[in-house]
Amino acid sequence: MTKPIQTDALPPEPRNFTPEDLGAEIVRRLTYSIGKDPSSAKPNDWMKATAYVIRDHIIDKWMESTRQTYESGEKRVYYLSLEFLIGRLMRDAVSNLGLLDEIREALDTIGVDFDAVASLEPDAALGNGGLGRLAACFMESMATVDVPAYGYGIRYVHGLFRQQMSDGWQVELPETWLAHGNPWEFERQESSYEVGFGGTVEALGENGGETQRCSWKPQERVIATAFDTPVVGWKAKRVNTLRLWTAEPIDPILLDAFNAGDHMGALRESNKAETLARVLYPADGTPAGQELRLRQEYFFSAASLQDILRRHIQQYGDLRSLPDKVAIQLNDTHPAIAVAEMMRLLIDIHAFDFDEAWEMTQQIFSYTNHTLLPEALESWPVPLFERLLPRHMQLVYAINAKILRYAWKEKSYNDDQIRSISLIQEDGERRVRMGNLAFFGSHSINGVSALHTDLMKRTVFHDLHTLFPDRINNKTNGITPRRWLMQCNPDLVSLLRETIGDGFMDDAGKLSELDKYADDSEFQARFAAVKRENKVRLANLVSRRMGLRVDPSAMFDIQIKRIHEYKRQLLNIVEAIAHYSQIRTHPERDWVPRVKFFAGKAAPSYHNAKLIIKLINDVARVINNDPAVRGLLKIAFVPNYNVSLAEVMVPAADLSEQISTAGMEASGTGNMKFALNGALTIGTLDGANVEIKEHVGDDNIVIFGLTADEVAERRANGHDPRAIIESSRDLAQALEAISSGVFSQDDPDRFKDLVQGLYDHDWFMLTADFDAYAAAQRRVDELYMDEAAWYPKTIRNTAHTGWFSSDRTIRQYASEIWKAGS
Ligand code: B1N
Repeated sequence: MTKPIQTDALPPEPRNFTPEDLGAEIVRRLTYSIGKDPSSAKPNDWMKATAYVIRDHIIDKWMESTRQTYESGEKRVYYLSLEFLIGRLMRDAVSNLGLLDEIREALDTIGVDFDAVASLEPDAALGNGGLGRLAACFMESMATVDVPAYGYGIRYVHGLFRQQMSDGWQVELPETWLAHGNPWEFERQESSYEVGFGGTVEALGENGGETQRCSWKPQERVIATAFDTPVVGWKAKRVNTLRLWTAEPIDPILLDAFNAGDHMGALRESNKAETLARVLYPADGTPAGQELRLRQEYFFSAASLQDILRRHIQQYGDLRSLPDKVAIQLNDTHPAIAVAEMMRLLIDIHAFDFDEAWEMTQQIFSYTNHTLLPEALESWPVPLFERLLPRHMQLVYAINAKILRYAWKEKSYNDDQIRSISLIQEDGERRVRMGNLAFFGSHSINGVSALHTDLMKRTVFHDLHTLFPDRINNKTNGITPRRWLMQCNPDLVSLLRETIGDGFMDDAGKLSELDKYADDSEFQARFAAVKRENKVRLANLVSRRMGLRVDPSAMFDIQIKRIHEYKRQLLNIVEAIAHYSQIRTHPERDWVPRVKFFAGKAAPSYHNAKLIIKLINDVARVINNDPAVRGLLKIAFVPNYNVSLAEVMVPAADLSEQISTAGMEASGTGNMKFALNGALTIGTLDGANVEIKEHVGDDNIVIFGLTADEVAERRANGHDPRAIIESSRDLAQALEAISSGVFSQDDPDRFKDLVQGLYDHDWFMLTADFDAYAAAQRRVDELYMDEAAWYPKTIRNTAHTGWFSSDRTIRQYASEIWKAGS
């Protein structure tokens, strides 16, 4: 079945390219692909022409990687994710191709500035936050460590909304990243598949029953068409594919209806299909429990599995070897329906019997859990599931019966245990639990930090873990050091190369060689100078975008992430208010000047998160205009946080705020980015902070607050926030100021309920951690004042966070879960 491959027809090895060659190529592309004359070309035309030239240089490598995987018969890894938060690709691609200097000079020769061109690329925000960005880092690392991999997702027309500030409130505007075309993608009309919804199921087997072969006749059908984007690994060793699906109607227009005068009706089917790939759900860690979301999940899972099976059959002839050649990673439960779809394809289409199909499915799939927040665990009402996916509903029951029988008969599970592991949640409205489906259908279930994995075993997945004790494992998250050090912090990279050589660029672990320079005052001064330059860059951005002047010699204290109560931006701003009042009361003291930066989006329906944004902006207005604290404290809420903004903010931080309620942040990855770029962390013992502390050493991180066990203990045995507030003068005063309208004179009651929540339940333990947090901030001040104490610590953060490279994470996935790659 293998296709003949003519190796003698291969294109020549890429040559070394001179800036002149590249400049000529860019002009040629501008002329013949964009149809513009250099003299009349707009900056955007240059951006596209440059992107096309870079793309041309990727393609040979891309084809070579694809061909080599085919020839070697290696296992392929498929990363199924509803989100890929990739950001801009130009700098990433050129830098991984090793052509950064050449392209820069090439553009220079034609009088165009590379940085200006690169900044015109839209920021692709096909994701909400950490989970989507992790998928993007993993794609880059899989190419870097030479794992043959495909990412599968949806090509949303509208990515995450653009955040605008209106009088301090978040306003959501549609994002249109495709408005000027996308130079990185290739449409693959030939890779199109039908995906069905609804309809009826007919048993084909002799004795009927849901485990037998059935025929599903969907009532509604749409077409999924692939768009491919190449993903270049470091030094272009391998180029993998990100394949995103777009949805099209089978009949673009119902001509009969149109001709009968029903013009809207003629387009109804078409609109319905296209709705599937129209917009990313803007919920992060909150459920997006809408029918359209389940449709999106099934749409992209079904298209991806058809594509995977087609590729396998084309290469190997039949599906028996599927588990040896295919590993599918489920990025959270969003693609968990793929487990049932795989069963359907194997049984109904390819005639495997149920038990065989189940065996294969479990060998192929593995599942990553990213959150234990109960409200974020996906489940679907049984009636909705049944109506949309009738055959899958049967299979869910059949899988459930198999496992529950095993648990009951072989493992003597009692009723409570059976209830907790069942695929069907029975209290209240009956719902299908996607986490349990993903768990059953996978041979590996991993958490994303050591603490999170431990909590998975002890809490949400406890009874599943006892039933299958070998399945849960940890894979601590990572970040790609190409984007999050080499591209975003070029001056630091120059300094590092001069100091410890280039080894760290291939192996981030080698950053540890920096440790011996941590106490070297000359090196400290140079490290400090780089930080200062990065701070100037951020100060300029804030001045341009917000008209706010900040002093780069102040401490830059930064909290950037989605706005969520568990992440406790509220703790940060309440402490800022208390600090403000201290400065006003004691003007005689030597206060350490600080700028507190915030950035992040709130889910549009998340009332308290939006209120917290407004509070930060209200507080900022008061503090920034108070001459009593001028030069000592400023607050900046930078609008429209996205990957590109993070690339400017991360390298500019002195202090990284990682202050979630312990036990609630599965891992965090911003924490890693900041530490790698030489910021000190102030944080709780939550998520990967715990492991960052182990790597950088207790002296080089500032930890405060309750542990996860202490939080659980308080929640179980009573937490009395009112008593805590009454015993903390600073906290009580700050909360009183907020609720009495000091920061919201136009609407004094605006924040009453927010503060009342702290008195009534304080689920996120803000009051319990407040004093410890404030004390930790003053410790940070002392350290910052003493440069001889500060810089060794920040240098050691860079030196000892190479382990958090996503290359390390991916190597662990490849060897321990996927059994793929070299
Ligand atoms: O995934 C990141 C972690 O570093 C973060 O700690 C974690 O909060 C984040 C539903 C989510 N967990 N769950 C989500 C996203 C979208 C959605 O619709 C849940 N995101 C995380 C990477 O492991």
